[in-house]
Amino acid sequence: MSDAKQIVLAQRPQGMPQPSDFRVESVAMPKPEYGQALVRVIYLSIDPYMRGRISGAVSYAKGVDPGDVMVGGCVGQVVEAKGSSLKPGDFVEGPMGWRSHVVLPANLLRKLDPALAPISTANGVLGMPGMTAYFALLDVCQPRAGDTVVVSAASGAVGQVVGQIAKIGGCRVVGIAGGVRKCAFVRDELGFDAAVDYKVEKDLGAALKAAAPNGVDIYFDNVGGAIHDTVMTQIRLNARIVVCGTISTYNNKPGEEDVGPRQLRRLLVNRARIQGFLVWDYNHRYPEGLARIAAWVKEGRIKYREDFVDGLEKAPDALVGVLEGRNFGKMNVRVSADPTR
Ligand code: NAP
Ligand code: FER
Repeated sequence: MSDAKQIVLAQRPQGMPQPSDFRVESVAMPKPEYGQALVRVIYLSIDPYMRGRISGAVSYAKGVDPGDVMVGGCVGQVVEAKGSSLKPGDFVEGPMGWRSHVVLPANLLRKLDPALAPISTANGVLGMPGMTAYFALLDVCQPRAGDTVVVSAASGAVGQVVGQIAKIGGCRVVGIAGGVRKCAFVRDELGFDAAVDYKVEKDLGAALKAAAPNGVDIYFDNVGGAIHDTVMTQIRLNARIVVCGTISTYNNKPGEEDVGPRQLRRLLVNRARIQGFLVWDYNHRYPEGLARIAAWVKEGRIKYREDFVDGLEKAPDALVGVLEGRNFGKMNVRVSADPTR
């Protein structure tokens, strides 16, 4: 069999990563042993958390060191399997990394039903980002009908699902996104009540006030930074703020602290709550979240937008693109042909 390809971290980026921080390698095709499967990667998921993994910062998860294969969730097809219920031809999702082919223990692979939805959605609305939207909104923020929900990075993998679940729950939904096209998408195609373009609004606070005149009950924060500071000035009594991501700070260099106004008194007066969220804490509840989102997708109540580039070697630029906001919807790299499409 031919060689497998993989992408390794060449050097730790300073600030915004560059494609040259990565390099492509060829390795011998791996072989599965008992309990393992050889998988051909079809879709590689590109996610903002990858920036943290290559930063060298200490975290709960082991990072990627220079010379290591880059981590990432993927959808693929089983080529060969030994000692498990997996069969050649099965579609699976799992932590395959930036590779053309990989051998993994079968118990790390989630078998997909290609009749349920396009298999790429296992990286998006029916995968980690969808689960993030579902649990961070419903469990942490506990929306009630009539609440005003503001979500940043609104057109992205997480944000688009957050807003639509909130609409299903009877909330007023305001999306914050960069650019006319992304704002039009969340308003006109996803049914958000309003969208605020943070790249053109000179006075973001005034624009938010116009979109959410009664104030903010829930802020689903995907970005941190100055947008966070602005939304915090408009929280209401008993507001819930979930810190899901702080992408505006992911490329900060050591010493570049994300310093903003202290909002302790505002939290106090409003008896508001701010809470961090990590989707991995909800692994055991994925079946519940996936079943509910899959039903909404089937009923047409949740739509989703995906973005694709072709070729494993495009993965580094795709990651830079997500950090720069060049993606429009859930970012995937098509590593090999999808036989279901
Ligand atoms: P995404 O929204 O599909 O893509 C990232 C988007 O972030 C970009 O398209 C861009 O959209 C926006 N962005 C980039 N730089 C920005 C900046 N400086 N200020 C404001 N917006 C900026 O990505 P995603 O996968 O859905 O992730 C969204 C957020 O959720 C990220 O912060 C991610 O880390 C977080 N997340 C957290 C968890 C968890 O468990 N805590 C799990 C998944 C994701 P615009 O063009 O609109 O700026
Ligand atoms: C993410 C951002 C950060 C994410 C995970 C993290 C799963 C974890 C950060 C850390 O471990 O420090 O988008 O998605």
